[in-house]
Amino acid sequence: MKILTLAGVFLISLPISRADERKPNIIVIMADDVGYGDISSYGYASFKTPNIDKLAAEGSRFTSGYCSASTCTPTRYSLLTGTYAFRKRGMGIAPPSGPALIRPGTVTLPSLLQQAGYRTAVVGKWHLGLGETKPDWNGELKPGPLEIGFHECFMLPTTNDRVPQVFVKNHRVHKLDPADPLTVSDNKPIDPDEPTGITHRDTLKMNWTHGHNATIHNGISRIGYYTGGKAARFRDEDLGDIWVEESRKFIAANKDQPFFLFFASHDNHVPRTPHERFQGKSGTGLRGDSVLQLDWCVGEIMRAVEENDLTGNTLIVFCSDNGPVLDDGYEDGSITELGDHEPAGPFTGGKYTVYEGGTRTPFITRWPGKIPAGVSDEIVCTIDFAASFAALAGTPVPADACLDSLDILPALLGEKDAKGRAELIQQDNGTKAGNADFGFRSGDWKLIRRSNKYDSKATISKHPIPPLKGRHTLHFLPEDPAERNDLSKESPEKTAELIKRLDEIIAAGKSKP
Ligand code: NG6
Ligand code: CA
Repeated sequence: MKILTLAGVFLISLPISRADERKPNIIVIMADDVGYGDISSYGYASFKTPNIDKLAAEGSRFTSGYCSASTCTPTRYSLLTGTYAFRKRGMGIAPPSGPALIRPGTVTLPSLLQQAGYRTAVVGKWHLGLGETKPDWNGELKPGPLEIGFHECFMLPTTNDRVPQVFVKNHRVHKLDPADPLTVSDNKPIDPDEPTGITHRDTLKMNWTHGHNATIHNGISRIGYYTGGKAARFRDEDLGDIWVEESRKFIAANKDQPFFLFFASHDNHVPRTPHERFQGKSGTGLRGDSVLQLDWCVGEIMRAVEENDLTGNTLIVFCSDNGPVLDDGYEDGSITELGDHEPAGPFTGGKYTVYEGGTRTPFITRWPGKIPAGVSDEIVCTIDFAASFAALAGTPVPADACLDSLDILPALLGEKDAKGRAELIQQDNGTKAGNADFGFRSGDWKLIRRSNKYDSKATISKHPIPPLKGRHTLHFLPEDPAERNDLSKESPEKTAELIKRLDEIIAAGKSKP
């Protein structure tokens, strides 16, 4: 009896910290609009990304690593909730004044990790909406990240081509002067005398090509209108530096306990405004220069981990939110200065499309001592982080949550013979199952189901992108990575099998076991 009591005391007092010690820190670095070919270790870049390449050389570099959608909001929704975005209406690209898309109480990757004892933070781009019906810019910005599992946030509310150019720190606009309130409008000018990209086009430091012609800040016109909040506004060129600084602080402050950092870079989304020290350095214009800034950020995060003596106990994941695009609304040299660089590597398409170029991106995991250095061809996806990292942290995922997230932790850790996914749905920006384009990868096969007419004005690639002919096309990826050769007529049975399976997964409302 006495021994039991002593054992009980021992169990309660010691192992909690021991158990926590064994839980690795997790850092997810998500790039923006970075394609398979934009990172030099993937073999298609005309510039070097030494820090990301170091991460790859020391960890597992995936050749079939995916995000779940070819635009930002649906990929981020799925990353955090572990559920395909097409299952819920309204998960397409969020406007400047959109409400919180993930409702409080939703089980998410950060809420699972919080429950497992992690300190959690998001630093960088959000783009998942804020507020009950819309953001209260001068009041409390909630619900938001803090209501779905993050302890803290320091972020850009949407994307930087959308207004306003301010940071949100926890529930408030950072450095907002109450005497100069911030007013934001998606579609209507607030003050008719405020200059816009249309009225003052000749004053812009970066001209717009489509959209992006409303309020001007820092010589660049944006999507949407705003006035006020002058003291809170940042300089676009400083985003990377400031987010690295915030991340360094978070890592140092939490070095003695497990933490989860979601570092959501804005590079190389438009407007491409890397710090002056990166400008002109890639030889491919501002697009490549922004990738160099991203690479620098990755290096700084690795350095912060090292300086805090956490390298051996930290899993770092590098991924992207969708494939590449060239002209996404500004004249920034992305077409004229591209040269030989191949942003999507060997794949067709990019952002907005369900060709492989839209969702197959650089994908790297590094955890020295745990992940063997190497290359993996297993299919892995950002949607699997929720179930896989919950498993890593030793916390269960409720049956009715994270409906499409698979625990593929052994594959993510590069374990020998570990299997990734057998199948994966890729979607475009479509906001519900009925109007999304789908890619469906099943082993080496790829089915494309086309519902939409692609209608973005963006220039995605220097290579022609064939229209997604017919309702279904079938491709055999090992022989046709560029998806140029439709086998649906030649292999009607395979086509029918994949159509049936895709329809089944959509109709089932979930795809986890
Ligand atoms: C589009 C924007 C594009 C980009 C995209 C979102 C126009 C004409 N185009 O609507 O520039 O902002 O939305 O990109 O406004 S994402 O990576 O955040 O999904
Ligand atoms: Ca993006």
